[in-house]
Amino acid sequence: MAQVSLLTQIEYSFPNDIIGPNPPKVALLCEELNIKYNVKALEFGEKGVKSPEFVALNPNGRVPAIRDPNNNNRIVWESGAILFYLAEHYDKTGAFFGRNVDEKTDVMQWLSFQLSGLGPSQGQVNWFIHYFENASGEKAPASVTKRYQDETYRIYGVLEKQLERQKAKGFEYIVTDRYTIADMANYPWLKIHGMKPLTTYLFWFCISLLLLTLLRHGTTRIYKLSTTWCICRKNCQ
Ligand SMILES: N[C@@H](CCC(=O)N[C@@H](CS)C(=O)NCC(=O)O)C(=O)O
Repeated sequence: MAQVSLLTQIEYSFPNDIIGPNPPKVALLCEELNIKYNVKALEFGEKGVKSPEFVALNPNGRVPAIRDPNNNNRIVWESGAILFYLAEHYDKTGAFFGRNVDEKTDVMQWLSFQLSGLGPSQGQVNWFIHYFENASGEKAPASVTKRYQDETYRIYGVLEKQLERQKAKGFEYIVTDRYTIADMANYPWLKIHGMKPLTTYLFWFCISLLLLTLLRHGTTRIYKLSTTWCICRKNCQ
């Protein structure tokens, strides 16, 4: 089977090995499904993700995107859609997405929760704390940053309660009785909480999810690999 290309960005390397949270979701699934893939790193900005060549593939000019040579070089973009696509095509057992419509719906709920809640909210904290001043020449109003921090903590709290309910049933991951694409979507965002800076200090079940996922073979492999996706911060601004 030919290798799937995972188009991702050149990321900045922080001292504690932080990489952008969206492309790794796809790599996590490829690892679990043993899909061979190669990583093509793109820069932020006009020379990379916003270049005409890339925007012709993904009109939103963001990563990840994939090219699948086993399906007429089909391009898929948006991490949620990519997880769906790969799981439907390459996971015949339904282990990672769901074995029936009800399981798939449960998984979609927690995947959508990340795509529409955790990601955008935590992403705004990141923007206001790390980039706003550079882009606009003034400090971000504290009330705006606080609004997104509070919302991100509220979202961590929702996840925490779900993990607690799961634990009571004897399960460790976010939904169903196993590791799914919902975990693969939420994990990379939780992993970089320290960059914002946010803390998961009061979210014990979230910390346990972080540790459990970190110990998976595929996770260790992709975050090791990520050093090859990481170029020094100054090169991508
Ligand atoms: N909703 C998108 C978000 C993708 C996204 O924001 N990716 C970031 C990297 S983690 C990006 O490409 N940023 C480049 C830019 O905003 O120009 C997804 O889940 O795939």
